[in-house]
Amino acid sequence: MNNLNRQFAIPNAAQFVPGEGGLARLEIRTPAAEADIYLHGAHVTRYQRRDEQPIMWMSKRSWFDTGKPIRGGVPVIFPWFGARKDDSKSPNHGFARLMAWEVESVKQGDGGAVTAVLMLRTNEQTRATWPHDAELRYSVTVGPTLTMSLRVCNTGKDPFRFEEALHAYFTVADVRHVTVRGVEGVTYIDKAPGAAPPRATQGVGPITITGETDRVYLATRGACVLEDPGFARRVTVEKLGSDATVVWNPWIAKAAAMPDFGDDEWTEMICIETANVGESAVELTAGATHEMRAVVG
Ligand code: TA6
Repeated sequence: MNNLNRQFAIPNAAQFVPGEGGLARLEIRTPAAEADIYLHGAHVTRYQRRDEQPIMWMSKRSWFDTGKPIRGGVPVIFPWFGARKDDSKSPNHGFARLMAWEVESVKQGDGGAVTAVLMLRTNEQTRATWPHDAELRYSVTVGPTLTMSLRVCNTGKDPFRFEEALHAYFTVADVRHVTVRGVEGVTYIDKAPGAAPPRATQGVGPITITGETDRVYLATRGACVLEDPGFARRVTVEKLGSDATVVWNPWIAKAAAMPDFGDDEWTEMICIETANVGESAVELTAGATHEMRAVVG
């Protein structure tokens, strides 16, 4: 920790502290907003604008353990989304959120906004389960908006295909009263239990949450707008380099089935995920880099 602070701390703006479970946490404090980022999984666990409710949601039951994912905030999902069809032993949502990322830089810019750049390289362990070479750079800018940019570079000799998501958990007053606009008329894969047909099309109205909701909206590049009457606020999620948007709420039964998710916490959150999954998985030639960006405003 001392070495990290010696290299990267910015007085009154950015410092590394031992977080939950003793995991290294970067605490960013700017005039407009505050944020926390764990090096474990390059995981943003907090983003809160001055005098506002937190924007990112965290479970009170989250694990903070090097071998487990953090529940809430913004999990970085790479190189596969969800369970792996051909390998039930692989962790859900890939390995990036389970690994320790390195710090490349922490800088303060205009208006006091702070940008941290974290880096991850594939290694022998990852190659054993995903036989490719990649270098990831994740840039997080904390200010009046939260900008998260995930750059994936193919450092190998062969092309590879990957899925990715910035799996953001947003705090809401009561998920039963929120709406999400931005995917009207968009086709989605409905992953909720018993969904039939598994493909449907969003109507002209906004998304409302009336049960377990787990939808992958396809071929959509637009921004989403989360209207939260309980907190009397609107949160926007703009994106770049992403062709899919995932919307998830576990509702009652699934929340109760997750050990790292409080039984009654499902009313407090909704996931709006900036992604490239399934049909929008990314094909990357050797030496190429792909960027996916989400801007929370
Ligand atoms: O993004 C929605 C989803 O794929 C759901 O199916 C649910 O599994 C959620 O992700 C959380 O996954 P996790 O592995 O973090 O419990």
